[in-house]
Amino acid sequence: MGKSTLLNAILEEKVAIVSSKPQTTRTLIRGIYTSEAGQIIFVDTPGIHKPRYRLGEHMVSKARRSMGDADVVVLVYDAAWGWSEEEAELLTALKRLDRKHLVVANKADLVREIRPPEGLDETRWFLVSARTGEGLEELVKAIFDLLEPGPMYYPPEMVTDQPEQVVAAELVREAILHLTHDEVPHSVAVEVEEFRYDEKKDLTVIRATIYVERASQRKIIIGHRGSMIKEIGKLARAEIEKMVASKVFLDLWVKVKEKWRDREGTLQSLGLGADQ
Ligand SMILES: Nc1nc2c(ncn2[C@@H]2O[C@H](COP(=O)(O)OP(=O)(O)OP(=O)(O)O)[C@@H](O)[C@H]2O)c(=O)[nH]1
Ligand SMILES: [Mg+2]
Repeated sequence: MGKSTLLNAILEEKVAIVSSKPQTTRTLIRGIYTSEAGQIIFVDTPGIHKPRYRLGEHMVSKARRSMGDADVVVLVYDAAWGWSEEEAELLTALKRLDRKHLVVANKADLVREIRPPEGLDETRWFLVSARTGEGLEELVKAIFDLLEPGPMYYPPEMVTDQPEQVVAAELVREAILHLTHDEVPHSVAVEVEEFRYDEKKDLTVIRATIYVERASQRKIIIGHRGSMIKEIGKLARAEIEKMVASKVFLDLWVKVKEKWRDREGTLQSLGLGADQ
């Protein structure tokens, strides 16, 4: 659908990881946009889906709850895929909640001709491409038009409230999402255990643990003679270096934590609990 890609494109910074696999975003991610017009605090949410694990249940309930909390809800759908039953249902819920809302068809770069969904007020409908940037300026303007004046909550240079450790863990997970398949990417959680800047060496030292659910998945993540974990480290390190503006030493470990996606305590300790 491209919610996270859209947020990154609007902010012109990477605050949320992106992948072609479903259920990439697991928590609510705040992105802060500041311009002369004012400040918008965006909240990128997990996608609404049919959950199979407790993790998924939390993801969906967070997404639904944030619909009720936001001043304006932007409902994003895939222009190439088209308007579906689920989106129609969400739109009905938004109307019932009497929420200010806009509907965005993303991936304009993939479609030739597209009409707004049946029964939708056209002034609320935007065709954009997070990939090319088409339509984003108009969308941001429309959001500003719907917002009431209020205090500026964050300093203008801030783009997210996530600590660097959290973003680093997410960038490791993103590398795994890109490099692995089937159930593996969904069975992975990453926790950064050490994150420090060594001034003498001008080096950021990061130690992170990759959790998987089964020994077979651990084997896949490590790869033949460590080839996969090396690739993961290389990809993640390049992304983390962009964020910290120093060289990065990234030390990755892989541990099995059976059924962590269904365990409340583990979800909580990984920052994926119901209220996190
Ligand atoms: N062609 C094209 N692809 C896009 C565009 N926006 C996003 N994508 C791709 O769509 C896929 C999903 O993007 P995400 O931003 O991760 O989607 P999401 O809605 O955040 O997904 P979840 O977090 O899993 O709910 C990625 O492969 C993106 O590169 C776009 O405007 N055009
Ligand atoms: Mg996302």
